[in-house]
Amino acid sequence: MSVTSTGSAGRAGGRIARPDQATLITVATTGAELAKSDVPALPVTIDELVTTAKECRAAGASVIHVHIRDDDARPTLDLVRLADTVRALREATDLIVQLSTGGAVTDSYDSRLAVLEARPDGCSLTCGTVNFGDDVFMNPWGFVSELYARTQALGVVPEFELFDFGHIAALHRLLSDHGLPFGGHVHCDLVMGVPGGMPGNAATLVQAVAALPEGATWSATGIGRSTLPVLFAALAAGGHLRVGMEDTITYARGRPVVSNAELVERAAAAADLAQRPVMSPADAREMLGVPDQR
Ligand code: KMH
Ligand code: ZN
Repeated sequence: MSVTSTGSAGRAGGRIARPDQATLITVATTGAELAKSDVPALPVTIDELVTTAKECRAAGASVIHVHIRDDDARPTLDLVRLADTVRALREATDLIVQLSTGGAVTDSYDSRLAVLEARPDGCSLTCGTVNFGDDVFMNPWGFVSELYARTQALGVVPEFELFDFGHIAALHRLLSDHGLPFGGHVHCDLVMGVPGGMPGNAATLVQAVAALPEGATWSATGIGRSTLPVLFAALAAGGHLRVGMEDTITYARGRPVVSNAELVERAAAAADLAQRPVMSPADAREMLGVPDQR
């Protein structure tokens, strides 16, 4: 099945994008794993998320991947706070707001399904279970297919999160069983270097990209030390980029990340060097099939 978008930016997609295609940068600002007490620069309040979002938009991001925290900075999927966050980010920026349906490894399936009720532009949708350090990030087939069907019913554009090769097989099954996502275009994110998932290196990235559905666009992120190898491999292979403090808190050896924006700035500079400057949110919406709900 071909999953090529009808949008002009999407036509430049495919497993290996044209080298002159612009680069979509997603910023994953917060995640669910790090403690604010350990990483004070982590944005956890709505105000901090809005400030970070504005800085990252100015630095070249077009999508924000969002996990929220409660008043004690602990991960939460509280629906009111999720909806407030979506609203605040939409008021402050034109970024595509993508809520995490992965949450924390401790979150229930029901609470993860309910995330869609906050009516974000998009959501992450992890296509299978993966060992996650000492934990297990659970995504059994029944949950994945129900979540996918709900994205279609509610008009939320999913980004398929692929932590391992089996997740790519599950993605093919999902498309074959349920058809195309809302928006009509398949966009994937290779999440590499998670302890328990596929390794974050160029050889693995090339193999994974070759296995994606025809016409899909893709970004990649490398966790921790794999951040830079994956970033450069993704640019070389014509992919898009995800960066952010969810995935790395070390900018260089011995030098902690001070803000999400500096990770976006570095990614944008690398994209410029690759002659693939950053994509605007408007062009990203066209490529991904995300309507503007602002
Ligand atoms: N926090 C991880 C267990 C996602 O956002 O969809 C899952 C995660 C993936 O971060
Ligand atoms: Zn996430």
